[in-house]
Amino acid sequence: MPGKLWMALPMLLIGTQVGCAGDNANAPPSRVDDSFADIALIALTPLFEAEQFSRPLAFIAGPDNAFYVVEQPGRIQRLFDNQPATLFADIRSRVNSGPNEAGLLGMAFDPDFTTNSRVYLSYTRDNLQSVISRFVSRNGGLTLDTDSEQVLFTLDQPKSNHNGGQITFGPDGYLYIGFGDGGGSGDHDGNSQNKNNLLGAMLRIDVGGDSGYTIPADNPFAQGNGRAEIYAWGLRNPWRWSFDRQTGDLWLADVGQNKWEEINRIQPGGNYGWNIREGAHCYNTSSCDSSGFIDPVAEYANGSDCSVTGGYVYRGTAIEDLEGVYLYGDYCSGKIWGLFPDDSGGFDSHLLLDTSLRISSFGEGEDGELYVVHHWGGIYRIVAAEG
Ligand SMILES: [Ca+2]
Repeated sequence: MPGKLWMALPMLLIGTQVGCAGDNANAPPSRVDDSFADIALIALTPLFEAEQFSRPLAFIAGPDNAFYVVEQPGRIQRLFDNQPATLFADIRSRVNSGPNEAGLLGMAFDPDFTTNSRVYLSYTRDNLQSVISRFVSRNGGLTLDTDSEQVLFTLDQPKSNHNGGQITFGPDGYLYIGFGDGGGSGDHDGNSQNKNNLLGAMLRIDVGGDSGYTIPADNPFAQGNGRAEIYAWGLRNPWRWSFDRQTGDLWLADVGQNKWEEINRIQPGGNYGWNIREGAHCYNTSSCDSSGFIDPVAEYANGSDCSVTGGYVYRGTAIEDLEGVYLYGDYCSGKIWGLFPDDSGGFDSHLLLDTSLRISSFGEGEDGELYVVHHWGGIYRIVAAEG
C-alpha cells in the first residue's frame, strides 16, 4: 500500500553495504542486524477481535481515552474501553479510495479540541485531489458533524500512488502534512527536489484561524526561495512519522524505490535527498553530488522487506528495555525493528519481532504504549515478551 506492493522482489541480502562515490561524510546510517532476533523484547496482543475494520490505516488516541480507527475507504470507528465500536464518521461518498494508495489517509484532533471541538481529516477525492478539511464534533468526540466540513487545503496529485496524506499536530501547535513525490516511479518530474511545488515534502501550516491556513513565520521558506508551506523536502513517500513526546524530535520513515528503505530525523529546511539519493546511496547512478543532502539515520535493503512504516519512540512504562527506542516496521514482511541509541550519537537497529501482519501504521496511547495496525483488519498492542 505505501509504495510498491505490486512488485515481486527477489530476496536480497539484508545489510549489504553498497558504497558509491559521493557518499557524504555523515555518520553512516545503521544497518539492520537480523541476527539479533533473539532480543525478543516484545509480543503482540490482539485487540477488539469482535470488530471488523476495513483497510485500517491509523489508530489514534482521542479525547476521553477513546481510540479512533481510520479506515481507508472513508469511515472512522471509535473504540472506548471494551465496548463495541461506534461510528465516529462516514465520508465514504466524498472519498476516492479506488487507487491502492488513495482514500481517507489521515486524521488529527486539534490540540485545543476540548475547547474548540475541531477535527481534521486528510483524504483524496475525485480527480486525485488531496484535501485537508476541518470538521467539528458537537458531542466531545462521540461523532463528527460531517456537514461541518470546511476545506482548508487542496493539492492535485499527478498520479495515483505516493499520496502520503498523514496529518499530525506538532508540539508547536502547527499542522504537519506529509506528501509523496507525485507518484509513478523514480520521480521523473523531479518534484521532490523542486522547492516550488508541495510534492515530496513535509509541510507545516497554521490552521488556528477561522478559515484556510497561514504560514508559521519561522518556516524555512516563509521569506521566499521556495513554497512557504515546506518544512523539509527531498522525500519520496513519507509513510508515517511522529514526534517523540519527550524530546519533540520528528522521526520520519520514507519509502524507498527499489533498494533502500529509510528512517530520517527531520530538521527544518532539510533536504532528504530523493531523487538524487535513495537511502544513503546515489539513486540509479554510480556517483552523485551528495552535498546538501541529509542521509537517513537508519536504512534497510529491499528484499522480502519492501516498504517501511514508521512508528514511535517508545515512552511507555510496560517495556522498560525499550525506553527511548524508535520502533518501526515493514509493510510486506511484517517485521518490527527497534533503533537503539548507541554510545556515539548513532543507532543500532535490531529485529524485535517477525510478524505476519501488513503493518500500515503504529499507534501511540496517551500512556505512551504502542499499537500496530494491520492493514487487512486488525489492531494489536505491543507488550513485553514473556519470560
Ligand atoms: Ca532520503
